[in-house]
Amino acid sequence: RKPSAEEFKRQHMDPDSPPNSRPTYCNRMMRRQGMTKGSCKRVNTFVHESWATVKAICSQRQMTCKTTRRNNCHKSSSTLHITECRLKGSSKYPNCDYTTTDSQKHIIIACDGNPYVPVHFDASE
Ligand code: UM3
Repeated sequence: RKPSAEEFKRQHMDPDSPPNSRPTYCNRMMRRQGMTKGSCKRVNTFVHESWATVKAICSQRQMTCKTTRRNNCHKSSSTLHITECRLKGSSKYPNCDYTTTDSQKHIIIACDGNPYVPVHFDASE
């Protein structure tokens, strides 16, 4: 299945919650957004910015994606408010247990299609 903007929104967009999230944020959000079905997704980043802000990154600096090696990645010119969810080593499916870390970083996303929109989260730095 082709990655889509709808998938990106489900997995990575949380514009309405404030960046200072609770320690339980990732456990709640990873389950609510369907990333703990079948297995626990290991790493996932949520972005606390508007869709307009994130979509605009598709016209910012182009670069090679770290994960796919394709050339359709773009790095945000500004830092964004994000929350990184990382599966704890002690976590056992189906009890997906995550650490929640807030930060402000540049993000690198892949864009695709016409209109050219975010479809994959590559990295933050
Ligand atoms: N991933 C994040 N944040 C990171 C690194 C990786 O969310 O800092 C996710 C995005 C990918 C998956 O899923 O890990 C494999 O790289 P996606 O393509 O559905 O966005």
